[in-house]
Amino acid sequence: MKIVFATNNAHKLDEVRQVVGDKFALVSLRECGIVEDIPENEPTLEGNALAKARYIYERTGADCFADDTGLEVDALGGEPGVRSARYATDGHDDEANKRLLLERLQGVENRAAQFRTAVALIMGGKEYLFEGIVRGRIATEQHGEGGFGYDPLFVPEGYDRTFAQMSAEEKNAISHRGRAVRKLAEFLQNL
Ligand code: ITT
Repeated sequence: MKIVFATNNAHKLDEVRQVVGDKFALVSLRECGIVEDIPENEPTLEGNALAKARYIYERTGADCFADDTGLEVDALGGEPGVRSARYATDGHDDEANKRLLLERLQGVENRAAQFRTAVALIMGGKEYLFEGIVRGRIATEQHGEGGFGYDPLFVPEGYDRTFAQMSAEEKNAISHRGRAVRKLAEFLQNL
């Protein structure tokens, strides 16, 4: 089975390829000839994931899915959430985003947070949603070189290392995206 993964983020593509293995063939946007940024203007992760999947479905007619992910920090009322990519600037500046997060949490004792991923699938023209959550806490400084985005600041519950200090396999086994994509893979296998 071939399915398009509607993302421009190469790290996400690698992670998801690892989770689904050879259960189905993931086609990247580049392989579909789509190079532009897909608009993400919805107020929720689910809305953005659906918007990305619909954008691809309308242009290719292919079965496809997209993910939208947010870091939701308890002490910040769930921020940056759906605005995680554009937290510090309108661009997609990971370093500025992490700096701003540390600034906002300076002196804050409650550092509990979660990553949440919404995956939207369009299959045979029908829409489906899957969710994955991992709870954890925000470290006081960055640790590790792996992963991407906010990974050097996120310590998952039950661990004393950040996602950026873990191998891709270790992150995938417990992560928001790993969980959501395993639900997707199970659904596709049971079709
Ligand atoms: P696409 O929309 O093309 O899929 P994106 O990088 O824009 O890629 P998101 O909108 O889902 O992806 O990401 C929102 C923000 O959250 C962005 O700053 C990412 O770096 C960050 N992020 C997403 N998944 C993450 C993960 O697994 N670990 C750390 N940060 C992550």
